[in-house]
Amino acid sequence: MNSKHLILGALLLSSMGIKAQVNAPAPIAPLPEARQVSWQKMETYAFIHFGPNTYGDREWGFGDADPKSFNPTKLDCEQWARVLKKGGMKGVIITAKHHDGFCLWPTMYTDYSVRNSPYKEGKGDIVGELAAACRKYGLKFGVYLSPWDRHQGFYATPIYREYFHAQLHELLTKYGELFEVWFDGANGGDGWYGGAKETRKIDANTYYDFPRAWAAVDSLQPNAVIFSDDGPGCRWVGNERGFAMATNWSFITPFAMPPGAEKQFMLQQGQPDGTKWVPSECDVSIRPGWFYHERENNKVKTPDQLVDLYYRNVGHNGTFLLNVPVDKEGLIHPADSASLIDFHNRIVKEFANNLLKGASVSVDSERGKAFGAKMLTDGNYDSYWATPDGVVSGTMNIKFKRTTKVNRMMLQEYIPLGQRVRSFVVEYLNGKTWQPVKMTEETTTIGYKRLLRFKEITTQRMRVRILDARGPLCINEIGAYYVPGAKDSYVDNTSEVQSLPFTVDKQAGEVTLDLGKVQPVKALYYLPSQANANPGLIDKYEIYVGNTLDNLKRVAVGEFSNIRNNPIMQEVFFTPQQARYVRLKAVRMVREGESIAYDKLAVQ
Ligand code: FUL
Repeated sequence: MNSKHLILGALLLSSMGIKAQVNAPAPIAPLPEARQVSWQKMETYAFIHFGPNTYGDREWGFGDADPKSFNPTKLDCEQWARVLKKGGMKGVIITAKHHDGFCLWPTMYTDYSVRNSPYKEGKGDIVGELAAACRKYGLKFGVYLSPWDRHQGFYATPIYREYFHAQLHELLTKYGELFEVWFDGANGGDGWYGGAKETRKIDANTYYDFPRAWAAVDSLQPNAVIFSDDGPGCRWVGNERGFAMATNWSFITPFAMPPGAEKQFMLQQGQPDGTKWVPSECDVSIRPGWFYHERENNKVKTPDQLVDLYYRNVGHNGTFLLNVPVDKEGLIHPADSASLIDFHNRIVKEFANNLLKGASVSVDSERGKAFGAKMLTDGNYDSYWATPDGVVSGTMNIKFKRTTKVNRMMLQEYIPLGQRVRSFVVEYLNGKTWQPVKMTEETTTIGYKRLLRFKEITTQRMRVRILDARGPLCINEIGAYYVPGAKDSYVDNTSEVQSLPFTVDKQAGEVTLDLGKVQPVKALYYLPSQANANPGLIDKYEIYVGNTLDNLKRVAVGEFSNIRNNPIMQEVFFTPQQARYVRLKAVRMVREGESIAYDKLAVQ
């Protein structure tokens, strides 16, 4: 039957007074491309940060590390793949080149690579070895290529632009199919730059010629989604803590947001009137830093924390990009693998038993049989419940066979036709009255997936009322679950540091700690203000210590790498000293003109 017949049939039925509406609802823009839908369905995938920083105990290498320092002795990409697979990861993205410019593959375009490292006597290709391990273990593979390069002397000239595109071409053509290509937005300025050791500023919007890079990805890797702060394939979620807001639209208007904190806030929730489909990817490290640091072995996020994040990233219409760094030996550390695998087993368990199997689910209006209530629990993503044209609200009624305990729900929209739902409520029958289920967060958008946690209710009947949407409803799946003894609170254990007692004298550009008496000191800790937009961030610092205020000696100087995006506890260790005073001086603030702010300082 062709569409002409369908229309004739519908006309015939309507002339007989019978309403037939068998067509799918019209899509509502912005719409995802097929590759974005496949990517979103992956839900959880891993990041691997590995390179000279792993050996130099840094987060942002300056670009001057000796390639000889990169010396993994037990490196085994298959171990990484096995651990990640067991941890429920569907793919992995590797830092082929981080800001320090060192390449984990033997690129033709620089000798600053594995080719000049002791690894396999210069014969190794970590990008290639991981790509092969991924194929073997059924993981998808992606690459991170830092546009900013602190090593190359020609960085910030037109030559570097060609270098960047040539390297991208290598990565797009040598390693099989890629599911994602990651362009980091960080462009800090300072670097080694072939020995010049200076600050170089470029206009990140024009310098790299990103449209050319996107065109290369589109033609050479048509299934790959492109990450950058603004997309085009997926967007940064505006924080490096791994969560999206409860209200989260998969649209933004790229490159049109006001910069800074306002942009970061918008990225966390999308723009309801955005013009392009650019869903959020929630990146976070399983440890405080992105690279492996031995001192963080006891700061690996717990399974509880990872489960909590999962509810706030996958469950908030995002994807979960979880970084699991590789250690100095070249392996995923047992503390990380234990936590990751435990997390995955917990998630599998929490969603193993959909209480709606065997329950009755009915709806108040449907578009025809093919779009009926049955589609809500058939486990098929491509079938969905839809309301007739013009109907932008609707109710899903659930009747369990017997009184049932529930404390989790899952809702999914059929995103190939657009993201629609603006608000909904979940209610349950308590005795004879319908009551709202008390949620800890707003029940607004759904998108690809919305997970809800609430205090357990015991009931035989529940309902989800969709109150408003951008068009007819297209809900493809609904689930209800019970997790016994569920813990819902998130405890951030990464900023717990025991300090010597002190009093503080705070000026705009420096803080001085008085320990009351001379005693041994060896480290200063600084937790930036966690208030909205993180005011008062220090970029470059100096640390002074001494017995009297007029005779302080400089014991450390450096930068708080990546503090703007990841304002976690910063730790500076220096040669142990006898001192009464410790001074943290801001040589440069992240935002010029601000004075230092912090939530915690500690001395050891
Ligand atoms: C940031 C970088 O500066 C960090 O080092 C890390 O790679 C993170 C994923 O992105 O922008």
